[in-house]
Amino acid sequence: MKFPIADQSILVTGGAGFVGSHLVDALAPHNDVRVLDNFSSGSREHLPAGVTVVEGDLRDPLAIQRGARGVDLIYHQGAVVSVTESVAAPRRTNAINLGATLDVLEQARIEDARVVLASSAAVYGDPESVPIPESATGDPPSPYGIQKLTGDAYARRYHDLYGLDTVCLRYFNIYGPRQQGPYSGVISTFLEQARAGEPITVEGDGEQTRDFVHVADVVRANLRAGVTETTGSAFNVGTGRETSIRSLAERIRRIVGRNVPIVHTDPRPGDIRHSCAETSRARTEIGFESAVDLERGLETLVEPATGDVIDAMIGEQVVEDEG
Ligand code: UD2
Repeated sequence: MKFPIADQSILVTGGAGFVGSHLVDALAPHNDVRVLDNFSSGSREHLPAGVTVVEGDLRDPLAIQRGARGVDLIYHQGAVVSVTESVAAPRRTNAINLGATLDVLEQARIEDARVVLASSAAVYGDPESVPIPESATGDPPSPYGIQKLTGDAYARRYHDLYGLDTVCLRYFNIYGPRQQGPYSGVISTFLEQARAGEPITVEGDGEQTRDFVHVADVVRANLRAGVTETTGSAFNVGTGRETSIRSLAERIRRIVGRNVPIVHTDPRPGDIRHSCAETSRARTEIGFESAVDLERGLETLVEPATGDVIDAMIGEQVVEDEG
């Protein structure tokens, strides 16, 4: 099998975090990989041997400079992912989520490196309709959404203004092994509750929907973005399928096999009602299509998957992508 990205020098910011560390696992056997992380939420245990670690804060341009020196490709994954935290601390999160993105883009100009940016469905705000095409314009209700939207726009403009190879990947609701911590997403919260024999807490009526995409698919989207000739654009990374939060709760209860109650609490203030990706642009322009359905994806969490299982899931698909 020929791996799509080989013999490159690559920086992954946030490389010890949830998505970043799975990406590093995939890239490291074939490339010279450097990780810039301050380990505030990421973990050293997730990093494979042979990876160079640059410990530093994204708000420090010198750390970015050190990390990016001589690289061909930058995967900019580092961010504060909590919407709530961005509401509590707009300036601090802006410095991390937007300021650092600009610094990464500037450094990439110096190095003439490609930048693949972790953007977000948050750029669409509360969409008028689903599925959401990349052309939809949003008015994000949170600082987090504004930060991601602006970083996404900068990355596309750096392509047009300075000829930099940039690709924005707008992640929908990602789940998978290693998603942990206080802001870890509804799937890991429900799993923890069910496993502990506690009630599953559905916020609101549970009829709100999300597009859940497995981290193995997100890694594959990043591999495509690392090599595509279609730069200067943004692509949705989702499955195109909507799941209601109530049905998710029921499914998780069934899979875990514990008859815990499902309780409804107050809806989350400012919650988005429906979110689902229109996936055709990613399919036709960068050849990315999700391959892990929710049933199989949840199995990787219930039967705690080893890194090898995730590698295999990515590997199988890489072979198929290559045709
Ligand atoms: C996701 C991203 C966020 C941002 C946002 C953009 C995650 C973890 N977060 O936020 O970073 O990109 O999309 O729109 O992917 N819920 C419950 N019970 C719980 C926890 C959550 O019912 O115990 C509901 C919650 O009210 C919401 C849904 O589950 O309707 C998803 O919540 P989430 O925090 O997993 O993700 P979301 O979509 O708010």
